[in-house]
Amino acid sequence: MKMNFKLKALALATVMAASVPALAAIEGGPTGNGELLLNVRYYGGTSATAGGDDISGLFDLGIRMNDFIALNGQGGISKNWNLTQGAYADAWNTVTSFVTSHGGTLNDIYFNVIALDSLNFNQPTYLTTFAGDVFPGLQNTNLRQFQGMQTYVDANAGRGTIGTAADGAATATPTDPTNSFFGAINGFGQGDTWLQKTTANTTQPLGTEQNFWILNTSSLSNFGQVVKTPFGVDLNHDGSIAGNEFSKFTLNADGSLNFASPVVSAIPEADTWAMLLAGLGVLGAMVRRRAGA
Ligand SMILES: [Ca+2]
Ligand SMILES: [Ca+2]
Ligand SMILES: [Ca+2]
Repeated sequence: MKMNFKLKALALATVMAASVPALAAIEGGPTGNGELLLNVRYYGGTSATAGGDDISGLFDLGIRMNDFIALNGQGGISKNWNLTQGAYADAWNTVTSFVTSHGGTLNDIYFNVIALDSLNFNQPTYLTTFAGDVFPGLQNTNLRQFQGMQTYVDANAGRGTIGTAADGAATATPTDPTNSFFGAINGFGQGDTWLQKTTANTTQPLGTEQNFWILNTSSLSNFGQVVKTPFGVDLNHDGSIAGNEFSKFTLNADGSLNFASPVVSAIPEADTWAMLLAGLGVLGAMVRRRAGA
């Protein structure tokens, strides 16, 4: 009898735990702390929306924006996702088999990684890949319009495994429900350029090492320039991120998505050596002075 009660209590606890997932199925802008989202797309022929040869996939990466931002500046960070496994596998297999059966190769698949925060309309934050070392000019008013991408997140929320897994994936073609296809959101815009609100091509072919950026409004002015902060490690301590100091997102043809930040060398930098040697020089002078006295 006592044992039976324990078993029932255990069963109830299990049910309760299962009904409260660590994260909702997919977190977007209105939470103020959206999850990182991987988008892949293949536009066949001359049109991204016509010809029956276009497809996209949305993968919920399961890390919230603020948790990822907290990693910025740390050396040796490495994050890996395997799109061929678990709740991602169906979507990855659907996209890759679609591409190869519609005249493309896996190298024709493009990818980006984004995250949305539009809780405060006037002061949003967005994360995005962009392969260049200098993010193109972008006004505050255009960054605010990035929130249009939320319709795409919403349209996919119940599709594929996104509706059932904590971190799932879904695919869409132009004939699927409105706004679910990456190449035609809100009736016109491509997700590649955040609905044409930036001139940055945030999607690049598989294998490309893409830099990752934090975009914030600089003020309440519409025409002020957005603050663009790259992910990276300031190895030479000059106050900016350049060259091999950028952290990189790369999606590979084998279905592996990797994020890596630069590894900080254990060998002191040149300026540290200079300080050490200067210190030794001062010590030496003090010793000589004492010896002479
Ligand atoms: Ca097409
Ligand atoms: Ca999730
Ligand atoms: Ca630097």
